[in-house]
Amino acid sequence: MYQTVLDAEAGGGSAALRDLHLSAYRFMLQARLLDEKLASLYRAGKIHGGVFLSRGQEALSVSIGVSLRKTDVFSPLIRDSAGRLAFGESILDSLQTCLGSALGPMRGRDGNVHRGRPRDGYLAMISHLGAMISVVNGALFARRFKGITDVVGATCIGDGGTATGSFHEALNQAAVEKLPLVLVVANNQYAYSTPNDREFACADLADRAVGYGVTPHSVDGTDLSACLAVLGRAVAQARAGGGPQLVVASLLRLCGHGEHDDAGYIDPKIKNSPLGRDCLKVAEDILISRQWADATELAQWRNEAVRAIETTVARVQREPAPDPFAEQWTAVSGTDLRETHEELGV
Ligand SMILES: Cc1ncc(C[n+]2csc(CCOP(=O)(O)OP(=O)(O)O)c2C)c(N)n1
Ligand SMILES: [Mg+2]
Repeated sequence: MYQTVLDAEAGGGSAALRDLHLSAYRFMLQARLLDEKLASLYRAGKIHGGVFLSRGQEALSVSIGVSLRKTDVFSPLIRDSAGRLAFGESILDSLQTCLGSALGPMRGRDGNVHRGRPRDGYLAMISHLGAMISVVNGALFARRFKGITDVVGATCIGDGGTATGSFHEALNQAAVEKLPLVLVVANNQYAYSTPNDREFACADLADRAVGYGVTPHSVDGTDLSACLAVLGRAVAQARAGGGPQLVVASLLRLCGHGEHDDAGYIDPKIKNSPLGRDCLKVAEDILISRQWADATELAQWRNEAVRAIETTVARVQREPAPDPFAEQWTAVSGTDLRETHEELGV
């Protein structure tokens, strides 16, 4: 498969571009349906802790996942279900974590968004507010020290998260060290219920890139084609030695902060503006208008995804929960330092 729009254009023209869109769309669809299932399991009291959904952010998120190689580093945040699937996470991994199965990658001990497979460059989230940028920097340093240069590290941040000290320190470090970091800002207009105009006073978050000495990119986060193009370019530039890339996407979170929040504070004017478009619907319009798919195929893919999710939920619900008395409580599976370092790829 072509990894980026640039590869697709170079390698096979419109057929390759179509394949990239179709594969991205199907990950978006799976992510949306998985999110809907998680919301209903949460409302039925089957999931402990919070459930945080990605509705409205799938086009952006999937574009990160499909633009990366399996050997890259990816540290997704709470609204990256599409990017997780595109980077290679299975529906099984995600459901085992959310439903607390002892057989899952986190052994049923971690909340739904705190999941990953560090050995595969897929880092588990610590916090949504900038903590992961310096962790990705560290993973990139480790690879540099080992002489591995053909690698990119990508992570995400919300608009609110760009006001934290963690964001500043880590982006500055990445810039000074010219790390191949792609930092994606999902500006979904709100940090919980706080609107953009109470979060920052600059005209555009992409303007901040200049102050750090990193390359800015802006994109309409509701448009799959635009996201694939911009993310593909940012990843390619980071891989080619261009240093950190800051991608700022404009969109709207089409759900509450978590399933416990009805998002009643969102301004109806924004909902009715182009920012409030549903990226899944926009992607479907792109596929139909370019005659890359028809309504029958869209319905078939939806049915296939629903079946895969329902079958996996049924399987995971029969799996055991962890036994707190028998559980081995180390954070990663290795008990000695060498094994732990191997696990983290350092
Ligand atoms: C240090 C810290 N403070 C507060 C929180 C609670 N919290 C989690 S996400 C969030 C809002 C983040 O907003 P934004 O960065 O815009 O991301 P979005 O939720 O919109 O994706 C808050 C306040 C936290 N996780 N960590
Ligand atoms: Mg936000």
